[in-house]
Amino acid sequence: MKNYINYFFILLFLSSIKVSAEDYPQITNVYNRKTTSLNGKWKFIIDQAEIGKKRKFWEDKHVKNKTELLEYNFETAAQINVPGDWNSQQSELLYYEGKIWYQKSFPFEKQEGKRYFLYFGAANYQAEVYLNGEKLGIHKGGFNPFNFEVTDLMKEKNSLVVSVDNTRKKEQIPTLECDWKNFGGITRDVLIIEENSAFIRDFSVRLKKGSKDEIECNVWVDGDAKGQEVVLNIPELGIEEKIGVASGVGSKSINVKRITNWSPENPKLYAVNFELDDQVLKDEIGFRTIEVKGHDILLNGESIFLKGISMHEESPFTGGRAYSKEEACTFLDWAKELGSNYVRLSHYPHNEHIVKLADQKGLLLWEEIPVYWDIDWENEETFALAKQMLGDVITRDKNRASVIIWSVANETDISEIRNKFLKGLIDFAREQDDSRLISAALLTHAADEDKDVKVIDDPFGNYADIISVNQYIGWYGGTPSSLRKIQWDVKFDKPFVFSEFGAGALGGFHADSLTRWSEEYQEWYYKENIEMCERIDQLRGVSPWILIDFQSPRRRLTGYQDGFNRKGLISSEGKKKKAFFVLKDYYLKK
Ligand code: GCB
Repeated sequence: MKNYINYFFILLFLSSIKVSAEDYPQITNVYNRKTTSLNGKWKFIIDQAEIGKKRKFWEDKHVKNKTELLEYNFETAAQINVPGDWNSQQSELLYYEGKIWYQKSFPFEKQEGKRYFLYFGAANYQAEVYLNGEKLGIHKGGFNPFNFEVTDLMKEKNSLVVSVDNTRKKEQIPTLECDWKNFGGITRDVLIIEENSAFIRDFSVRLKKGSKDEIECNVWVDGDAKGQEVVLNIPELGIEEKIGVASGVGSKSINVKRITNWSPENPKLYAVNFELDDQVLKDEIGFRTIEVKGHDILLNGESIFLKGISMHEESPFTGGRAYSKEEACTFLDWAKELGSNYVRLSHYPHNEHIVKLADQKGLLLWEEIPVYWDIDWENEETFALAKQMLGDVITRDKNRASVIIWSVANETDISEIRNKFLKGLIDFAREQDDSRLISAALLTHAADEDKDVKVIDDPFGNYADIISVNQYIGWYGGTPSSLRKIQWDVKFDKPFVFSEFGAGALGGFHADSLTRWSEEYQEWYYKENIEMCERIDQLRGVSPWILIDFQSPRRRLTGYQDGFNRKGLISSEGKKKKAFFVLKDYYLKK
């Protein structure tokens, strides 16, 4: 009996772990839906003193007469752009970490019989959302979309109040320490989505695992869909199929005769339409297979070398978090100019524009969640959060042919509890999506008998599809010539990739190649790394660190770093450094 009682309390405890309050399941493909943008100028109040809760800022009150005391007023407050981090917009907020209250007034005309959802592309880190004085919910995690149904709350005149708090905490993901700037705020688009009472919330369309000619399709309908059917149309493939969705979910497998595979050389996308009543939900989807065999990564059955580059989501032009399609386009064009066929989106899910553009431009992607360095491995809530983040990005991007790898962590020290945590994430990722590869950026260690032999024996390798490691030989230890003696002892017969290597250089600083921070040192470092790469038979790809310099509060060397991690191949002013051309040359020949 005692055991049952314990079991009951454990269940009660687990069900009380709410990571995102009452938010509604993710509505996907938002940019192809009918939406109203709430982007633009919002009012804001800095709340370092945590007074907003006490004074109930969400009520957005106004004084009725001159005797009334009210110690806040959004009407007279300053304005800030949404989307956009707050640090790069206001000099007083350059290093601010804490809470800020946002407010937006907007008129709205509801249509009879329609449903409305409030959608946020992302807000870093914790957002508490109120519409017309009613709390919609709390969302944790800085890089994932979330949405709430607001059909019954919308009025002709609306006040939307959101508190956003980017205070770093041990149990969060990422945790207290990381090597990038903790930009706070509503960092991605805010939209109102309009839907019919029954609508397609989500769908997946892809080649069935292991098949070249069978398309597998799933569709999730919300609202009363009794007796209804969704029609799937892929005109170019002659597909018009009815899918029953009486229970809210429908699935179908469809055999196709001739399909042009998506690849970096030919990023072929097919128009895919779903119809339900009078609604048509459009997308453009590429079909390709991705698998591993021995040491090879096979794209559409052919071995491929990942000529990559890592990227943060930070703009050299605004000095802030990037969010727009234009910025995404610039970054990916730089990657293309470099000769890349692959980009590592590190260290968190980037905005949806970039993933869609990668589909169009023919760039393969690694997507990652910010399980970075020393996470609170023992904390069940932290694990639930990591799972939620992984689930959210898989849900958002599962129809993108460009995405080939889900990465569950970066540079995490081996321990039993960490292994269990990561294994849990891998199992979850495979359950959600069995069609892609799983990896994580791992650490290596020197062999006992010879420090020039680098061993990769992290037990994570047993479960991953690709063995990825970060290494900085010649930057954090020795000079680039030390790379000449290095040998790699990979204990797994799987494809091996360098998820990172890099060296710092201040753009425009020239000296001899032995001088740290010079473009010449970085250039030499790349040359030596490339030579080493060429000696590793098992190597199937690289994504050096990093495309563009980015801000990091850890980088304090005056005159060279000045708050930036300078390992970019492109400077914080957007200028290419010498090493850019070394890597480009390698990729051209590869
Ligand atoms: C790493 C991390 C990356 C850092 C980089 C560096 O291994 O994964 O986030 O920015 O090293 O520059 O030290």
